[in-house]
Amino acid sequence: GVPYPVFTRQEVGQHRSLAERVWVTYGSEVFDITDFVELHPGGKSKILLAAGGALEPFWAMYAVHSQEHVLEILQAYKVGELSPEEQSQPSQGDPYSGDPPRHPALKVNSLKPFNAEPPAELLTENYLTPNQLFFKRNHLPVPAVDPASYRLQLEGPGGRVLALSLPELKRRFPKHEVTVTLQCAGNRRSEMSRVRQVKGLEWGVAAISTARWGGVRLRDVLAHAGYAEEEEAEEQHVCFEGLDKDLSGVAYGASIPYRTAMGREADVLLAYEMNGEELPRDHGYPLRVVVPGVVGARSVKWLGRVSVSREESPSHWQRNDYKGFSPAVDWDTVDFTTAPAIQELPVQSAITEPTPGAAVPPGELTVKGYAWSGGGRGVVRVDVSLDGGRTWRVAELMGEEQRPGRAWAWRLWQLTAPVPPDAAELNIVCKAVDASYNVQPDTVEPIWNLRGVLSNAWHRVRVTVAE
Ligand code: HEM
Ligand code: MTE
Ligand code: MO
Repeated sequence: GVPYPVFTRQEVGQHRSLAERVWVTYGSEVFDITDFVELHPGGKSKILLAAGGALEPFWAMYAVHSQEHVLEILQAYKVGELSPEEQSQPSQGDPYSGDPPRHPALKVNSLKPFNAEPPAELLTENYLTPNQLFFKRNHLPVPAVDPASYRLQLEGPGGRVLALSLPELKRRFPKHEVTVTLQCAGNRRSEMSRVRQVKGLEWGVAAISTARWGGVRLRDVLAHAGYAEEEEAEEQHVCFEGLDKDLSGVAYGASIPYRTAMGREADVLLAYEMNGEELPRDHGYPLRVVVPGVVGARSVKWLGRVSVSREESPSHWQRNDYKGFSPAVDWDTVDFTTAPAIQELPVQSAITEPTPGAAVPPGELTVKGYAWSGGGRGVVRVDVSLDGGRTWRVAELMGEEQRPGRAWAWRLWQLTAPVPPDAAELNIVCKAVDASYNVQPDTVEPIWNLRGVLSNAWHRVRVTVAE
């Protein structure tokens, strides 16, 4: 037959929308699937996530595609072949050239350092977020750690330093698994920026994810180093240092209160597993801290050193970032010494489906989302409104119900409700209530802060109703 035309990946990448036509690759073949988008059993928004790139990473996530009839459908849309000389050369002298490959569905907020969140509608497809879709928040290049020579530096009382290898950690301490949601302090920051510009990455609603973490308890490791269960009269802090360093050699660092680190019920882990797999490089391979119920910034990845101190970590990220301020404070007046470092986070929820601006059919509508609170306070209820908060319905909570006071993971929720007849537009709102009956503030303005952290107002999504 006539040979197919040959394309580069870049040419395929120019076809990412219905207007420019939608192309994808599978193996070395190129397909124009524009006419299949509306027919896709998994929905239009999901198939469009692969537009302009390879199908494999998406299909690896949804095994429903590994069937003969799916490949037959695809073959009908073939338009070409990929050119053979397609391998991209890693660039020289770029501190980020050693970063790991990432899933193409991630919405990248910053490439170097790598910061990305999954599309909202994929986030709540799974109670445990697949590792590849778990939001990624790096301040620096991902360090390359050799597991054979890796040693955790553990400073004991009096300054003696123990060096623990990975096999020693795994052999010496019992394995412990906990399901924990991590949320970045900047989750939903973009909503704050819409009120008044703030400084920081413009996160949507998905700088939050959940995994089952496996590792050793920090308290067991600290006890082994000689620290006592009871805290001394004066408050102390457990400080963590990462192996990721800036150009001047300064490492990422953070600290948590000693009572949290040592707490019997606090479940703080040094994790080497994530969802049953070896910890991925982006998430701190080979060892990271996981502090349940606490802002993500304290869960230090690529853990290099642990110490105990009367002072909080001297790190920039402990002292001069990740703090909340009054809306009255601006960059001329801010004094970081006046506010405590964020530890436990407030109650949070967001709508993940439908997405803003979507057109929903009349009849019935299913709204989906997540809800979570800090400090182990479980979510007891999620209220959803389709009319901007005039009337409310109670959503159905899904997922594991964890023990009171140790509810470290989110609940996913959904609500199926009739679309009000004659409504041309819906203003969907959600708000969660936690076990202490804490509620979310209804608007962003009163909680606006210059750094755009702790953005947890009622989440609002406007959609249109269309046949
Ligand atoms: C389901 C085809 C791309 C997500 C399906 C099914 C077919 C199909 C035939 C139904 C399978 C069955 O039940 O037997 C395709 C083709 C694609 C494509 C030809 C590309 C040209 C994608 C992408 C994603 C995706 C990129 C995700 C990002 C899904 C999901 C379902 C599904 C979640 C399950 C829907 C449900 O059962 O509720 N797809 N798909 N698909 N697809 Fe795709
Ligand atoms: N640890 C190190 N060593 N370096 C970092 O940049 N980022 C922190 C924290 N731990 C960071 C780190 C921040 S701000 C967050 S929100 C979480 O890691 C994100 O964890 P994740 O990338 O596994 O989602
Ligand atoms: Mo973060």
